[in-house]
Amino acid sequence: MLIGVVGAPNKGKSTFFSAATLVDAQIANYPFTTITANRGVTYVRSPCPHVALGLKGCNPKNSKCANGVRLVPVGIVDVAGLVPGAHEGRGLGNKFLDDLRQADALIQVIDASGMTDLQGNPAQGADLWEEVRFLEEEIALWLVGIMERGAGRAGGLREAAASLSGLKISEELLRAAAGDCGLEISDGLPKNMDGLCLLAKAVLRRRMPIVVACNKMDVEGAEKNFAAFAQKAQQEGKKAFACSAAVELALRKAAEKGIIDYVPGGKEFKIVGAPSQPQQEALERMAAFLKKHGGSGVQQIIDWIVYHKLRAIVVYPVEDEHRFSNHKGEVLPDAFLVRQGTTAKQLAFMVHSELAQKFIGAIDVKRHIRVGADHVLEDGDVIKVLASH
Ligand SMILES: Nc1nc2c(ncn2[C@@H]2O[C@H](COP(=O)(O)OP(=O)(O)OP(=O)(O)O)[C@@H](O)[C@H]2O)c(=O)[nH]1
Ligand SMILES: [Mg+2]
Repeated sequence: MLIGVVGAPNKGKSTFFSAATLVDAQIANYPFTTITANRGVTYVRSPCPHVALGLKGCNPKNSKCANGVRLVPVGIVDVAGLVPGAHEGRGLGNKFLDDLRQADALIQVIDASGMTDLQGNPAQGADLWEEVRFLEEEIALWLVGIMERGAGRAGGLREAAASLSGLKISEELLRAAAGDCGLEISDGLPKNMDGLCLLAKAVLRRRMPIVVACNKMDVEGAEKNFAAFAQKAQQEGKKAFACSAAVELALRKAAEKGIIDYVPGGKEFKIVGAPSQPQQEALERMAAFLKKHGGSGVQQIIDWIVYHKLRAIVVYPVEDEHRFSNHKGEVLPDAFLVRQGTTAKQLAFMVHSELAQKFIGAIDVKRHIRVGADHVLEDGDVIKVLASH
């Protein structure tokens, strides 16, 4: 799975990315700091089954376990800021959106303090909705460009879909998206820009949903703006998230240095090192922020996208159902993020294609039952695949 971090310049995208990954990305208070994409790995949280199974611990290989919370890896990419008119080449243009081709969902970082405009320059009372609308529009126009070039003059649907295949958009998805917005496309792409844009937005909603992160919530005035924004979002059936990427980044760095004990996404932390006086004061401010907001918001947004928007669950393939381990005796070594509805045989494919070819069944290790190929997996399942010799 891959999450893209997008938005206008200077909103805190790279700060969000760094907070989520602890990769050192360039962060600065001016537009277009990021020019080439930053890539990294972040994690979603899930209760580690070793706790419910009464085991002393586990030996994660592809993931981590922190105090009984399994941290499962998810790819994340931070791209350059996008400005209105980017599809016509303004700012850095929108060619860098190619970096998002593989993304499953996007996080749009906006500045809830309202102190930066759409170009990323200092402002007062910036319109947050305008920011949300423009981004969807620009990304939709990027898709329109790809579709139009592919479809050619005849506007063929198959050709349009072929040009979108690198974005994992099929003809079937195009048809379904057209159905979502009541467009008739049996004889090809819509002929006018309004229709094309409508179609592109519907495609985007299915293929790459955008979740808005109202960032810089630690700045004075942001809360009031967020309250108004969230109310409007609710009326439109959308969810709005508040966060402070700066707080999350500072906490993770302090944890890395051994100053505090902090599990990403936590509502609190414990001071375990010896902070200096200014550090102590900053930590107190951050503790108050976490208490007020129930966390920094960064991890909550990532978890929500993966589990709710992308409907993922975590499953744990093992080779030894008695020791919950692989053949080396490593306990619960792998945590796989899969879509809801994934079957036992599909999991076998993800582990190894040969395992799927020789698939004869699977064991639901927690429930001690044998299941068949079409058995639908549940979140937290521990599964042993049975294969013929
Ligand atoms: N107070 C506060 N400042 C923040 C927060 N997140 C980011 N910033 C500041 O906002 C400025 C821009 O941050 P970046 O992460 O570089 O923003 P960006 O969106 O990646 O910017 P571009 O790469 O230029 O598009 C920096 O001065 C950050 O320190 C936050 O949560 N709170
Ligand atoms: Mg940046």
